[in-house]
Amino acid sequence: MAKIEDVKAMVEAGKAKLIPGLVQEALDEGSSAADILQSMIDSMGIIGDKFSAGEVFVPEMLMAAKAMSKGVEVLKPLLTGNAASSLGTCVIGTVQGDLHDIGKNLVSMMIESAGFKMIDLGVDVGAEKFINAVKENNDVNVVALSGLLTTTLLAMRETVQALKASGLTGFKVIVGGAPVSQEMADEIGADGFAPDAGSAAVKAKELAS
Ligand code: B1M
Repeated sequence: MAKIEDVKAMVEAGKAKLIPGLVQEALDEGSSAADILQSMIDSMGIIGDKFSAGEVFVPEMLMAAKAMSKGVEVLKPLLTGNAASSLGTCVIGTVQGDLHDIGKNLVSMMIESAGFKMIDLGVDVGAEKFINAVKENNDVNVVALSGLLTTTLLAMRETVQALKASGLTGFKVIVGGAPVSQEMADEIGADGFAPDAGSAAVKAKELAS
């Protein structure tokens, strides 16, 4: 079996300790970093579907997430460039009530590699914390909100509205995450939407220019 298939299977099985070695072996075998990343994203899709079907539970999702994070650590230098931080500063976080961070971390990685300095507020971030980060860093030109749960879309809406009502200026808000759409982004007053990490970096550059 090709090593990239092993990576996919072992992420799904949550075997975090095996992943760095397997990812390296898949690279050595000639698989591209982008393909290996996609295989791990596919594993998360499978584990999510199994969760929906009641075949696995939260601990299995958590172990798969840990395994994927280990793989991303190995791929990071290959997926990102060495852009000097000259396009501005991006504040990023997963919105309040939401603990999912793999997608947010990938988005952060890609926006950073596009040339932004990143301020990562982590997960479960309330509107006030986003506002304070913009206040405390006077060169913030992009705020990026990630959300994976339909139940936390309300928090995303409230955060966008609070940022817009804060009186602070000079920044644009990008939103994304599996349940988010362009239509929803327009509806909640965000300046931009991106479906994946690569297009989030493109959108950040576009809005900052
Ligand atoms: Co959760 N979870 N989870 N989970 N989890 C999902 C999201 C779910 C779809 C699974 C399912 O039911 N099929 C479901 C949400 C259903 C819904 O609301 N629509 C779900 C649920 C229900 C839950 C809990 C409620 C389960 C429970 O407790 N009963 C609970 C909630 C906890 C909370 O947040 N308060 C929960 C918990 C967890 C874990 C903690 C165990 C773990 C997360 C660990 C971690 O992140 N460190 C977890 C996991 C791993 C998943 C799945 C399996 C994988 C998520 C992931 O990392 N995907 C997920 C199922 C799935 O995704 N199919 C699921 C890979 C990642 C690369 O993709 O994050 O989508 P993603 O990011 C993408 C794009 O969305 C986009 O770019 C990325 C790729 O390029 N993107 C942006 C993301 N942010 C962006 C921002 C942007 C632009 C693009 O601009 C700013």
